[in-house]
Amino acid sequence: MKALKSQRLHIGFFGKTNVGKSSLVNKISGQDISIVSDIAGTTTDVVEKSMELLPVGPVNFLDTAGINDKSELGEKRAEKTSKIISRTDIAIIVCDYNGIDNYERDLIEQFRELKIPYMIVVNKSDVKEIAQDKFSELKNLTDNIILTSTQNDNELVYKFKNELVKMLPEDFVNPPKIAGDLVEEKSTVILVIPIDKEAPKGRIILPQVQVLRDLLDSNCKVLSVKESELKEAIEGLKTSPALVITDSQAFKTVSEIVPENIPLTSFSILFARLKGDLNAFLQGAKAIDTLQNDDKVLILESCTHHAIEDDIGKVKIPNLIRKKTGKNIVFEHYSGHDFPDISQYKLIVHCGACMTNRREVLSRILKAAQAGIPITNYGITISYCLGITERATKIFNL
Ligand SMILES: Nc1nc2c(ncn2[C@@H]2O[C@H](COP(=O)(O)OP(=O)(O)O)[C@@H](O)[C@H]2O)c(=O)[nH]1
Ligand SMILES: [Mg+2]
Repeated sequence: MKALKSQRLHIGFFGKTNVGKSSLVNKISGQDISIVSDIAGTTTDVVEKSMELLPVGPVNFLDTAGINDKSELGEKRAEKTSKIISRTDIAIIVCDYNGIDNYERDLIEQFRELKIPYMIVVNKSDVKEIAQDKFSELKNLTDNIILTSTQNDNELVYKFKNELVKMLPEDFVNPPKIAGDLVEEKSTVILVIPIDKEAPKGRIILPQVQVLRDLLDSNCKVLSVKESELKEAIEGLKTSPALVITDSQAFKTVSEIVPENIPLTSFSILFARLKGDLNAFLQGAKAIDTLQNDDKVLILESCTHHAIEDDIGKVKIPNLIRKKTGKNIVFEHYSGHDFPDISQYKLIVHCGACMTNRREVLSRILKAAQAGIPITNYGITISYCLGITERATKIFNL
């Protein structure tokens, strides 16, 4: 789904002229190819770049000019800066080995007042390391510091994203919508909930309840059916449903009943988006097709004790992958919040992350990307092995 500008995370780059702000922005945006636009600001004070920053999502970089025009009145300059600050969700203060002075201290004061999270990037480490006392001052201000050089630090983009993930605002990390943003208000959505022997006794499972609530919040009309009543339900509606959401287990049956022109997805794909990065997980799932005999796959879970997830990770996912590939693959499991050594694996399959937050999953996606190891999750693996991802992700306009 193409993000509106207002939904983009605005990342402002501040600091004196010549410290390397523009070089930093170029380095970060150059890494990911999908730069949407390169718009010069209405004044020369700011250059904007919109892009999809993986795995963070849609961002808008605001590259400020800093102080260079000595003739410009201080007050006017401050006014311009504060205009940019008011659009900033996350601030990046760039300095070099000279550290900071009152100019940056004043900026930081403003960020603090406005509760804007900020990171300090100490650039040009190839020329000179920052002195210990100057570094201590920065350390006292924030833990979000990176020492780098836009000229020779190969880890620069990774370091930047890694800090960025830690600082993401809560509503950006945890998007408020599960499905309600995919359809118009007041539209009709059908939920297909199989009542088989795996269904819990006397209730429906939490993800289904959450989707129902989310759609009600968007003023949708929600119709819940088993597969057996689906055809009748669709035919009984005056207008086609805007979306059908099914349990992945029933996807095949459901996809044969639902006409091609009606969007269809699964609960687990909605949650893969909510608790991770759909694009990264879809890319990662493609690695399933390249697995060979004796390759190792890591099943990575966030929590140590959860009976249902246990069953999915230990039995269901390995079986699906073995069946899809026809290969003898070695599955290893890791549970916990720290990140294990992943170098020996050909693929990581992350759990549904129901007990953890998106921030942790994003940080793991980033670490996997840095190590060059594909990562996907339970929901996407299920849909991929069942051969349904293409149809089931159309609604997201990826
Ligand atoms: N040696 C060195 N030069 C750098 C580094 N980053 C930027 N520069 C140079 O510093 C100058 C100013 O960089 P620029 O990105 O335009 O700074 P800005 O004014 O803060 O946007 C340019 O000549 C860059 O090539 C760095 O890490 N090391
Ligand atoms: Mg610049």
